[in-house]
Amino acid sequence: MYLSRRMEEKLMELFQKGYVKGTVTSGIGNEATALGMTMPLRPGQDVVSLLHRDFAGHLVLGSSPYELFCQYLANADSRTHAREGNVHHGNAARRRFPMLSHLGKMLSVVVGGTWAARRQGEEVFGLAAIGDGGTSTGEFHEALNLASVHAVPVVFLIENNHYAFSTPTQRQYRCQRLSDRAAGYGISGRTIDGADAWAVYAAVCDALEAIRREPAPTIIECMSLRLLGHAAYDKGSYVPAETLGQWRERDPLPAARRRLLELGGMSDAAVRSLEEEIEKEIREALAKALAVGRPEPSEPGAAVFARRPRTTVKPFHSPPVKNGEAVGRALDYLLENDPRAFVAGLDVGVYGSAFKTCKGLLERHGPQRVIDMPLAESAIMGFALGASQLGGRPIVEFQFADFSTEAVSQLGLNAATWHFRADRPAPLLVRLPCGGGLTVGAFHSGEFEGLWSRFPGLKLLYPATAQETFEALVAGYHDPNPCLVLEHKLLYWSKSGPIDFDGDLEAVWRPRCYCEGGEVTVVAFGAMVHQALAVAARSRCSIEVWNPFVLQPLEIGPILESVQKTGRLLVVQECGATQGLGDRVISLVCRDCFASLKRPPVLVAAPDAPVPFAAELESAHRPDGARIEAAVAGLMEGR
Ligand SMILES: Cc1ncc(C[n+]2csc(CCOP(=O)(O)OP(=O)(O)O)c2C)c(N)n1
Ligand SMILES: [Mg+2]
Repeated sequence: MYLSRRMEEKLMELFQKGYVKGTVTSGIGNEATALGMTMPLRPGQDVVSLLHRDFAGHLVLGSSPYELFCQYLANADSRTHAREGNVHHGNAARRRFPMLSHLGKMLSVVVGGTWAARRQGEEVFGLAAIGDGGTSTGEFHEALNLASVHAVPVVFLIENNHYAFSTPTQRQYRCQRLSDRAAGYGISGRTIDGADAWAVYAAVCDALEAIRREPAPTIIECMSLRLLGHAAYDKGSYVPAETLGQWRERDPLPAARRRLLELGGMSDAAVRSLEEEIEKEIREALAKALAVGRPEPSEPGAAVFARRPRTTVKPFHSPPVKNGEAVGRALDYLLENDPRAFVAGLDVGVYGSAFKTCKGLLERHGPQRVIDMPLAESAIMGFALGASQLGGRPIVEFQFADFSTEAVSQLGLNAATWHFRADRPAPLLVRLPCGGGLTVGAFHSGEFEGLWSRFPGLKLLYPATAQETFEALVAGYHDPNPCLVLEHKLLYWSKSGPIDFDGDLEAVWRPRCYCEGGEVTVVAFGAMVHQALAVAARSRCSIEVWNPFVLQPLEIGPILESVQKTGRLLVVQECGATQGLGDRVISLVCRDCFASLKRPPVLVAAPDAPVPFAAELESAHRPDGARIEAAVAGLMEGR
């Protein structure tokens, strides 16, 4: 506690002197909670996520003072390679997951990690910390509910320090105690004194013992007060002086010192000598950290993705199947060939998923591997991320691509940046049944290729045929990064073809050309590939049709070569002009083969409007063969 307190005071000083950037959110006053909750855990075994006031917890769980100074100084020896700073650290390899700023998001990650480790037969527990403010997030509810439904033994430890930045708890919740919420999840919960390290330690030990006997999550709410402002820049003037005075008297550090003298049988001189030793340790660690050089700027983006090993897997061949059946074949193949694989999503089990793409999987692979989840897309994503860290290989289905917006932070920020921040791969496959043409309106017809290609760290594939669907799912699954596959719903049952997969994963990651032509290059996405192919088949001019297939990271090379040959580019996308990647393809073509262009490139897209419901409105909204033909004719005018 002394080490933590003195180091944080030092960090505050370093911030004021300009050595530490960002800010310092101090745990001064919170040390009893941070220590008490981490001391019962087994570092490297139990799955943990700490918060921005849990500096002491990092020390308990194995970070050295030198390591922590390097992290805050963001120097060349920082564990996050200085790509992240301040409180965004941990040791993912040792199951101490680094937090991201978005409060609440780490809770479900701990649930997934704990679940996956236990699935491997390890008797481990999770501990996920959250502040009083963080309990107001939707993710708090999603994660607790998910953990409860799946009986995952995680201690949800609420650090109730009476304020979230400047907002007092009466503006945060109206129940008497936050632990009262446990009843709503059918679990146990208690509120204790968070300024008493011994009380916190005992409560966590008791909780672990109880959930060892009967696996389930539990809530422990620890009451305390921040003794400083929210962060280095905040004086905390909104805290009434009287309240602050009362809690200052209960400052856990002098209280613990007194306790050592009274009960621990230590003399004042012995405690003082211990303190001097700690002071020396801090001085030495800081001097060593300050002597480390600044980080070398590396190639931009080099650390975004985990490197994909060149592997081949078992080949697969099938006579013609519908695209939707190709999904089922791929999932069955993955579950069959990799015991780590599991499928999770809404209604994927008994019902076989909304579009029946998971039909039969539950019967063949059992409920531990084909898992119906509560309606909580964000927590499902966090769960998958956590599981990916502890031997699980998640395959998540969003019922409709539209509902993936529920998980934007979890997937686009947490999972996507995981390798960059935590230096560990986050292999997870996400399936997005997408697209319009089914008369289901604006909330069930989206493609979201534009949205999901905008987050560094995600890969995005968009197949159009049965073969491509199989390949995308298998290659995306084996990639060590979060990989999303768009599956156009209209093609599920309207298109079919054989599957001939020779097991070469590397060969999958390339754009696809369906027919060669010398006059116009048509680049089409998803269902539009088939519209373009129909036009190419009946057109009098010579059209080459391409599907970029790998939308992120977009590999434009072969498409550029095609445009260099034809001199004309038409891009066809189902979504609105500003919502897709058509503009990106055109901009790259203009940049890299401007001189080859005989005509300005053309984009055929839907209007920038929500997908309308009625069939007449929707068919006028979606690009069709006639519009593609007209665009081709325009490109060929005055040739
Ligand atoms: C989702 C989200 N919204 C806003 C913020 C900005 N923010 C950082 S800390 C904080 C207060 C958090 O309060 P609490 O959860 O009680 O934790 P405490 O800082 O009091 O320990 C806020 C609003 C954030 N990190 N995450
Ligand atoms: Mg708080």
